[in-house]
Amino acid sequence: MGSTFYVTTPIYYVNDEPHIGTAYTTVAADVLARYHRSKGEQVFFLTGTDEHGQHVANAAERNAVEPREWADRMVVKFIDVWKRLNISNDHFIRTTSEEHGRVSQDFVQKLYERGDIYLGMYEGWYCVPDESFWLPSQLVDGKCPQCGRDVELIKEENYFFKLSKYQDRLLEHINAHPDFILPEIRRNEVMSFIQQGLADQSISRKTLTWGIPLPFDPGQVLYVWFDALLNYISASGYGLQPELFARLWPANWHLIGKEILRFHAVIWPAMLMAAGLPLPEHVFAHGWLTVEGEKMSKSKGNAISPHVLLDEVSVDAYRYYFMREFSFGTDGNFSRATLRSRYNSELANDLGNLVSRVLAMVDRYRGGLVPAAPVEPGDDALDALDAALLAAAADCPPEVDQRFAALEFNNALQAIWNFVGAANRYVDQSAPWDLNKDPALASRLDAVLYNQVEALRIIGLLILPFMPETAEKMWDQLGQDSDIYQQHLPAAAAWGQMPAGTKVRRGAGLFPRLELEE
Ligand code: ME8
Repeated sequence: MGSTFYVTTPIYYVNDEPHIGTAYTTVAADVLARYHRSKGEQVFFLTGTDEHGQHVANAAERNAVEPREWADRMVVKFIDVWKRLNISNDHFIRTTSEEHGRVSQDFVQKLYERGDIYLGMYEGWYCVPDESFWLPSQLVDGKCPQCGRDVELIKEENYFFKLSKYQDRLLEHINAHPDFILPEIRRNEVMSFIQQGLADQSISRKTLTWGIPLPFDPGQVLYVWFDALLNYISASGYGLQPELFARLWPANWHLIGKEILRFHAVIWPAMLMAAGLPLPEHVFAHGWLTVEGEKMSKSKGNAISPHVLLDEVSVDAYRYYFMREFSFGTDGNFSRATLRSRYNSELANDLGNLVSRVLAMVDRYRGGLVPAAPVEPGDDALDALDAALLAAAADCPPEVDQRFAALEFNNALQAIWNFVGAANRYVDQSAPWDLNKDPALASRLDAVLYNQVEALRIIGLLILPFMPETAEKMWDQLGQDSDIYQQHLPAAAAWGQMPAGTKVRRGAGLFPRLELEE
């Protein structure tokens, strides 16, 4: 493995605008990248755009511009929305970049010289929106088996990649690495697909000009998927920056939607094997989101732009909702009702109120200064209430870590919210307002306030990958002058690091309640 944690999203086609589906994968990859940074790891997080192919050429033609101009216009929409979603990608690859073109040509030349590419005749069907080749036997009612749309008949001389040659090695690799393809159900699908026998793959198009010319036959361009998959290595230095490449490759995680699994779990690994490169550690195919029960599509016009939701809720609420509501491996349905109800109950009530209540009490009872805790964790004198809170604080970070290792973003948040719940119960049960009435209980009140503030400090660190702005605000409100990004898990989340005497800085409420419509 390279020494850097390397995570990717698919590169998105520029024929369409970003929507909550493309944003879903990108936010998940961002959360994962940020979590690994918060553990102090070197991270390389890659996203970008897929700008070649017939589908993009057609979109440009419909809009009466050159494909390149079309791509230049559309890519801005991706860059802008990722910025608004606080996506922390380390690089943004465009497949029309000079480097990507060069790397793709070198790669395909290498496979050609090794005898893995040959000239043949392709006769079959092509689905333009999916950019995929289909045999007559694969069509369903004469339509694309993947998306159900019309297919075009193609008969042309094409170059083929000897995919069939890699069939046994692919199966061996999948068997030897049970977590190469995740979730398990997707792995089983890929296994049975390969076991049915792999046909060689057409990797060029003769009737299309919008693409990367084949170095050994400039009359043809590289099939868009072949070029697209190479983004993962062209963006990480393959061929051009060997030291960088050695540090980054192989990628740890390719995050994708389930509809492009075969490209990533069959063709891509075979391409890498043919070039003698190691395979990525994991390919995770997540589920598909529907909108109010319906498939998102251009024709239905029901695709939702993230901007629309970001005008309604904060970026952190957006990120929280998509990571909390859906289990990453399975399909899910977006609805405004669940967005709003999670916002009010989990963000405004559970977290927002906790922060404002605790800081208000520190202000009111101790002039805004965090008191010293009279007992240490592990002391026999520890009250049962305190012991329960400290146990919840100790259990949470390792559980979050396990959930992240399995990409269970929703369960990682559930674990954090179990701790938020414990902190809320602690506030209720320790009842500082009663303690404050009796001067003899002053040192107990000190301990209780300290514990509440310390719980908030740990919660702030744990939510950072999901809700960076909120975590930064909490850090500031807790009077921390250090950089939250320099606090590394798990050490920073160990109990008892809030210095006594810290002056808290109460700020505006983190999640103002949304008025629910009838
Ligand atoms: O396939 N629910 O690009 P693309 C969840 N360029 N995720 C969704 C989604 C939905 N309804 N709709 C889209 C391509 N996605 C190729 C990829 S990679 C080398 C080349 C997400 O613009 C999901 O990640 O069609 C899906 O795989 C991706 O967007 C498809 O984006």
